[in-house]
Amino acid sequence: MQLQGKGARVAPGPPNQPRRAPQPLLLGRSSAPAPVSRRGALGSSATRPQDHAALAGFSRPATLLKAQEPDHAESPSAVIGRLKPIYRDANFPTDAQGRTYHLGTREGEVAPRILSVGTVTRAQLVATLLQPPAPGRQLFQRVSSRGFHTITGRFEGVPVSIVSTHMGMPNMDFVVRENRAVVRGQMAIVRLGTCGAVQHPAKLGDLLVASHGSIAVRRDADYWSLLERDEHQPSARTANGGGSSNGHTANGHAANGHGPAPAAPDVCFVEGPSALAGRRPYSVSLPVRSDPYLASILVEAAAAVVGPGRVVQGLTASADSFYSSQGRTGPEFDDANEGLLGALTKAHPDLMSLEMETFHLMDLARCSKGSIRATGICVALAERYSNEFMEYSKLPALELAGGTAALRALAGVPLREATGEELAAAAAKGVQYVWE
Ligand code: R1P
Repeated sequence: MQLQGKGARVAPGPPNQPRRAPQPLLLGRSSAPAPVSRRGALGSSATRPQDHAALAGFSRPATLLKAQEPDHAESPSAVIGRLKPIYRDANFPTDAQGRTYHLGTREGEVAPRILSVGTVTRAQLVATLLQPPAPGRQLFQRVSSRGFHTITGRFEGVPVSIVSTHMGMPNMDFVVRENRAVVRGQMAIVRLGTCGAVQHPAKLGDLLVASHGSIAVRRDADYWSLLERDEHQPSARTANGGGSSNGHTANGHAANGHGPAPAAPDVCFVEGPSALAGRRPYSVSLPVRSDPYLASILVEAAAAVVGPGRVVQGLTASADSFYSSQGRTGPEFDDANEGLLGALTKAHPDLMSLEMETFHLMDLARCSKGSIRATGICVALAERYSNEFMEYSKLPALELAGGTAALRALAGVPLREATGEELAAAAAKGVQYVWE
C-alpha cells in the first residue's frame, strides 16, 4: 500500500488536526468482548537440544553437557548467564515451567494490566510508583535472557505489570503475544514511549496520546531493488537519458522524461515500461484504531497530571526505523525520503508524532478477538519541525508524569475477567499469582 489520502479512518469522529485535550472523550465501550482464544496445550514432541557450552561459565563440550543435562522439569529458568531450559513446542516455545521464550515470564507473574515502556530505566523509574503486589512482598521482577524486564506490583490497589519492550515493532510483537499467553481474561496494554512531534500544536515536553490510532510507515526495499534492475535496462527506465543514476533527482522530479513527479517529493517513482513501475520508497498503512475508552481516560489522567495544555490527542505514525522511515536525512545513504514528513502530514492532518511501536500494539489488539484493549502515550522528546531536541534531564519527570497517567488509566479501565473455565484450568496447573 502506498501513501494514501484520508477517508479510511475507523476511529470515531476524530478531528482533522491534533488537538489539545481539555476534556475526556467519554467514548465508553460497555459491550463484552468475545471470549479469549487460548493457545493449544503445550508439550509437542518438538524439543530443541541446547548448546550450553557457549554460555558463560560452561566450557565443557556440548555433547557432554547434553548427556548430563538435567531433566527439563528441573532446568533453571531463563536468566542472564545461566543454563537455559529445554523448550517445547516450536510453534510457541515455553519451558517446562511455562515460561515464554523471550520474556521468560509465566502465568501468575504478569498482571492483565500492562504498561509497555521502551527502556529498562523507564521501567524502573515508573515502578517507583507501584506498591508491592501483596503484603510483605517486594515488587516482582524478572529479567529474561533477552533483556526484557517485567515488574509486577499494584497501583492504587490494582495489580499492574511494567514491561520494558526495547525498540521497534518486532519487540512489541514479543511483548504482546508472550504476555497474552500468560494472562487469562481480557488485558489492557498502554505504551508509554518517547516520540518526535511532527507539527503544531504538539511541542517539546508535551504528552501525546494516540487517541486517533496509528499508521505504520515502512521502507520498501523493493524500490531500490527495482531501481537496480532498471539500471540494467536503461532503455526501459528513461527515454531521454536524463536524471540521476538512481532514478530520482534532487528536485523531486522523476528522472524518466515524463515531467514532474507528484507533489510529495518522496514519491520518486519512475513511470513507463520500467521495472520500478510506480513503486515508491515508503509504504504507509491505513490507520488502526486506539481503544477509545482507554484513550479517553488516559487523556483525562494526563491532563490531571500535567494540565490540559500539555496534552495533545491525535494520530501517531510508527516507523520501521528511527532514521529513513522517519524522514531523517544524511549524505551516507540513498533513502529517497526528503519529502516523507511533508507527505505524511499532508495525508494525515491529525498526525502529531513519529515513534516505532504503537501501530503494532494497536494492530495486535485489533486482531486479538476482543481480548486486548490498547492505546499509547508518548513524551515529545524532539520537534521534527523545529529540529529541537529536549534537554534530556527533563525526561525522568515527564516519564513519571506519563507513567502516572498511564497507570491510572490501566487501573481504571474495565476488563472482562477470566471465565470460570479459565480459572479452573489455572488452578489445575497450580498457578500462583504474585499479587495474591
Ligand atoms: C527510538 O529512539 C526509540 O524511542 C522511541 C521510539 O519509539 C523508539 O523505540 O520510543 P521509546 O522511548 O519508548 O523507546
